[in-house]
Amino acid sequence: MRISTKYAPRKPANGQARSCISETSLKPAQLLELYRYLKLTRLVEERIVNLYRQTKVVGGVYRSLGQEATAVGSAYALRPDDFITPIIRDLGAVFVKGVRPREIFAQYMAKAWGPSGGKDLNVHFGYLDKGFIGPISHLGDMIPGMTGILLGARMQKKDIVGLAYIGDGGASTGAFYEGMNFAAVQRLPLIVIAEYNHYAYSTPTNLQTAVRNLAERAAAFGIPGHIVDGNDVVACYEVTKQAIDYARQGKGAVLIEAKTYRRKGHAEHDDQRYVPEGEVEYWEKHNDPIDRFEKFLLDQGVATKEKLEEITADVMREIDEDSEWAESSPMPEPEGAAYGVFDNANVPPAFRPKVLAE
Ligand SMILES: Cc1ncc(C[n+]2csc(CCOP(=O)(O)OP(=O)(O)O)c2C)c(N)n1
Ligand SMILES: [Mg+2]
Repeated sequence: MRISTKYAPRKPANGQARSCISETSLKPAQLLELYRYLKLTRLVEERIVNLYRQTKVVGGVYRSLGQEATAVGSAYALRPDDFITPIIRDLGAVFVKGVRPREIFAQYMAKAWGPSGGKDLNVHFGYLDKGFIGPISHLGDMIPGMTGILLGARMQKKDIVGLAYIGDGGASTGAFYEGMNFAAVQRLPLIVIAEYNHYAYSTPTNLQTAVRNLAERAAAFGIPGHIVDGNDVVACYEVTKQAIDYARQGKGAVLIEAKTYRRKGHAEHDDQRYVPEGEVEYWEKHNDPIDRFEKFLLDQGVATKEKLEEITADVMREIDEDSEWAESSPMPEPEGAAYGVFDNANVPPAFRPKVLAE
């Protein structure tokens, strides 16, 4: 079993600033679209933090600061009818799948017009028609979940692939192993992006697994493993594209490990006091995925500084408009909580009839 390290992170020579890999099949317009998704992810999260500090966001806020390239680059390689199941650091993939910022703001503010109609306060929602399966909170469970979806799709003769994200912590659960094993033996088109972001809550990765690279576990399942520089959006796209082509040809599952770094705490309430001094600052200064992609776009002549500023201004306009829309949208009616828990075509609303009648 060989692990491809073609996309592994390398230190830049002579202390030069990092960029992205230059071999890419992406066209300039697609590269600019990737840039837009990266900025959108970062700036939407910043706005959610502002709303949280104003107590307008009622649940926990999980950031993907510093990891945006992993989610955006990998999801960008999918077809619209392919499936994803994101976890808390994958807002970028949700945007690539076609969800709009207004839906995210409304969801975080528990508004009636949010995707869960106020039933959840952050990431637990999905859009089956967009190929987006909402996450189950239990770490690891979405691997067998997605495996089942792909088995069902095969029975229906659909050639979709599934992209499931998992953290370094989640990849130590039993559900991860069982799901991976079943997908591997069934040769299902499952691509797993294992996000090595150095922490699971406050636990550094080297204190919760003895392997150095999560991709090494591919050997245990008999499937290919790749290591990708998770802060290089182009590399993330290319390695996922390659895995998708492989999976869609019927060759089976692939494990991709993205090396990245979680620059914020587990959630906004976490002050990261367990992080060694200077570590976050190092990644911010030397390995920010957006800085790296900007350098790439400018060096390759894909965009000018002005063009990138124009894209950012456009993203900000969308965020202002959408957060205003969400803020001024209604809160749910209390009775709404009774609906949509089970399929109401088969099961009556979940409250006692008397409560609903009043
Ligand atoms: C089975 C299970 N155990 C514990 C938790 C609580 N929990 C939620 S997120 C998290 C840390 C996840 O770390 P990791 O998988 O590395 O993902 P990251 O947050 O770094 O993206 C924990 C322990 C859970 N949701 N499910
Ligand atoms: Mg982690």
